[in-house]
Amino acid sequence: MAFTLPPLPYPSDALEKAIDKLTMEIHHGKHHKAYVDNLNAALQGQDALLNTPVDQLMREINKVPEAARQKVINNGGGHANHTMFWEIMGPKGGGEPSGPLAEAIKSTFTDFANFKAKIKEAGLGRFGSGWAWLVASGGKLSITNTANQDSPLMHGQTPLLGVDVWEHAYYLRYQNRRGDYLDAWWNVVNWDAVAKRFASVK
Ligand code: MN3
Repeated sequence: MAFTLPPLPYPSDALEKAIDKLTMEIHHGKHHKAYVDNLNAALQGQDALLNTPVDQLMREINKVPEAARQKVINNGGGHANHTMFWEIMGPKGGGEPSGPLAEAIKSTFTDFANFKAKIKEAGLGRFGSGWAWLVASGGKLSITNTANQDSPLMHGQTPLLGVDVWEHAYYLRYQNRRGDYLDAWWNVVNWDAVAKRFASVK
């Protein structure tokens, strides 16, 4: 079994509140597909690794032979990161989280507005390409960012929410205005999906 590109869980024009249809089509159909294809190529003939769920592959990155490891970090990370990204957005997104996730965000970051400001800071603070994250580790929440397609899973952290700040994620509509993209992005965050991820790490 090779890794496969998961279909978008909604039509490509469903996130227009923040992300235009053409960006979604290229991002999913070209960029994410290339990560999947390149991951399969990097692990060609290594059936045990090809059959490992991608999140586990990233968590156990040191089990990947050194010759293939950087390719798996780039492309396995790309596959894991984008699979999560599509899942935590949706056409009915926006608003604020509720329940235990909302309580955890409030107790860690004071309030929701401060949490959003910290994610924006993490996204703007990533020079070049990468991601801003809300992660869980050891029962605690924190905000971080990573370069390129590095996955928090490689550092023992579980990503609950992540926003892609590669230019390919926003350039067509926002050009160099990464901050405007990060502000609009909250309108498509699917908090039910984020809450589900949070519940699974408890
Ligand atoms: Mn991307």
